[in-house]
Amino acid sequence: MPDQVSAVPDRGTLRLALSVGGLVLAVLLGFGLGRLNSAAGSAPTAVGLETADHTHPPGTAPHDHGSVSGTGQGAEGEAGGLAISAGGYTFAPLVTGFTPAREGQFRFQIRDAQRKPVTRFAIVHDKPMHLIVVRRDLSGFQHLHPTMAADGTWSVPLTLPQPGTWRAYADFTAVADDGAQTAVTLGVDLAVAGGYEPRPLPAAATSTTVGGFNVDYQGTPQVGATVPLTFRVAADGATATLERYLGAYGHLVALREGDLGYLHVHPEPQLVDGTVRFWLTTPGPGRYRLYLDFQVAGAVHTAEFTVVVP
Ligand SMILES: [Cu+2]
Repeated sequence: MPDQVSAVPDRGTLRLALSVGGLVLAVLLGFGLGRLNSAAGSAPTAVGLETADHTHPPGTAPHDHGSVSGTGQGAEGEAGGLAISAGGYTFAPLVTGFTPAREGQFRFQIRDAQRKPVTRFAIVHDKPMHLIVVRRDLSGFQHLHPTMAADGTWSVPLTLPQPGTWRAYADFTAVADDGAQTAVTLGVDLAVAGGYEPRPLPAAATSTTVGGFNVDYQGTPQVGATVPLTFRVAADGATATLERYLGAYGHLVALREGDLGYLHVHPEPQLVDGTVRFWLTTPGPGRYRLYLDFQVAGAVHTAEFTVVVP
C-alpha cells in the first residue's frame, strides 16, 4: 500500500506545530487550510497532496471528487461524504422527513463557517451541485441536480420509494468571497417512516443489465491504489454509442458498504474504443457498490455493480 500519509506535508507540519505550542498550531493550521483551499482552485487537488505512487489518468487534470482537500477528512485515497460539516462548510437540510413513495421537495442550504448560506459554486461535471441519494442498504440510488434560489436555498423534487434511513450527499465546489474554492462532499441522513426491510447487497459481478443494455467493466480495484475501470455498454451484442452526460461519457459514483463512504472517481473525458474509463481510488478493503450513469439515445440509465476489495 502506498505510504500516502507520510507524503502529506501538512501532517508533518502539524506534528511539529503540536510540539511547539497551541498558538503556532493555530497559525499554521490557518495557513495550511488557506493554502490548500486556494490550491483547490483551477486544479481542485492540492498539489502538496500528490504522492509518487498516485497516478492520474492521462489527459485529465487531477481533481478531488468527493472530499475536502487536505483537511484529513476525505483526503485523496480516503472516503468523503461521512460528515455533515467539513472544510468550513455545513450541509443544512430544511427538511429531513419524507413519506414513502410520495413526491416531496428536498430543500437545503450549504452554509459557510459564519453560518451564511453559500451562493457561489463552481461548475464541476457540468453542474454546480450534484445530489446523490441512496438508502443505507445501498438500494434506491438517485443522482439529482437541484436548482438554487438567490438566497442559496437548493431544492429538488424527491421521491423516496421505501421506508428506511437514506443518505443524501451534496457534492460541490464552494467559492468563497475571496475566490478560494473548496471541493467537498457532505452527507446527511433522511428518514422515511415505516417498516424497514433491508435488502442484501447483490453478489459481486462485473456485468449487469439495465434498460435493455448489457454493461460490463474491466479492472480490479485495489486498496490504496488508483486503478482504471473500463466500462462497455452493449445492445444486441454491439457496443452502444455513448453520449456525453455531465461533461463526460458517463458518471461513476462508488459507495462503501457499512459507512456509505463516498469514493474518489476521476473520469476520462474521451471514449477509448467505445468504452468509458474511470480511475478509482479505494481507501480500504470491503464491499463497494458502483453506480454508472450513462446516456444512450438521449436517455440516462444507471448500471450498478457490487465489487469486493480484499
Ligand atoms: Cu451530478
